[in-house]
Amino acid sequence: MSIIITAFERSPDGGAGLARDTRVRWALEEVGQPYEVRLVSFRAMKEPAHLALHPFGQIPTYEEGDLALFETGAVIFHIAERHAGLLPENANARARAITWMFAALNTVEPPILELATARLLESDKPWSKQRLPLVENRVRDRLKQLSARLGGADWLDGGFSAGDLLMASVLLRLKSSGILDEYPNLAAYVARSEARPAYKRAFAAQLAINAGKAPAD
Ligand code: GTB
Repeated sequence: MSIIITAFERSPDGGAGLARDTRVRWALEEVGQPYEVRLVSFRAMKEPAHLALHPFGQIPTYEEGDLALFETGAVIFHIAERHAGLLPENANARARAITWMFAALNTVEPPILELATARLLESDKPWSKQRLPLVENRVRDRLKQLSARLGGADWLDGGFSAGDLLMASVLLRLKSSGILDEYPNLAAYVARSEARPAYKRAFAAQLAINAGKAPAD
């Protein structure tokens, strides 16, 4: 059954790999599943054909036969459930890996998204200078806790899992901010993730689409 995902026709990040299709590409590369990509414009994302796949008019979506999914967490869970390589066999270890998937999306990503919003969309507001350090410190609070838990381990709980895939994807968004470098074990964790051949293939595939295109408005 062929797999089709959607991605930005022109990613606003110009190919930095930060849009969420990279996570799905990475998961598919980790489990060795080929996939096709349908590129969508910002306008097309809000039209009925795409809204039928994604009620919020976003990318990525995932189609496999008569199954259509949205939300990267759900998509990656689906991929990990059906193919070996992203979740451990042992039931308790599997439950813990799934816990890390939720932790990445529900606990670590929200303050990081808040920081991106503060930096990108609020910098012209008169209160921005006062608010930004507060938002940065909320990110630091989470990173400090995550760093303490990771310690000197390579991955969050034993071998690499979908939990690490999502956590590293979330942390990648901080790379350009300098904040990640305040936590050397987390910076090394992200570098270790980026060094995985599956990540490199996923990154290269999205770059091939976006390289040379002017970033979307
Ligand atoms: N919770 C959903 C999921 O996990 O799938 C969130 C999906 C989402 O935010 N999609 C974004 C989107 O379609 C693209 S990834 N936005 C268009 C819209 O809402 O109209 C978010 C993203 C966008 C751009 C950058 N960037 O330029 O750096 C990074 C991340």
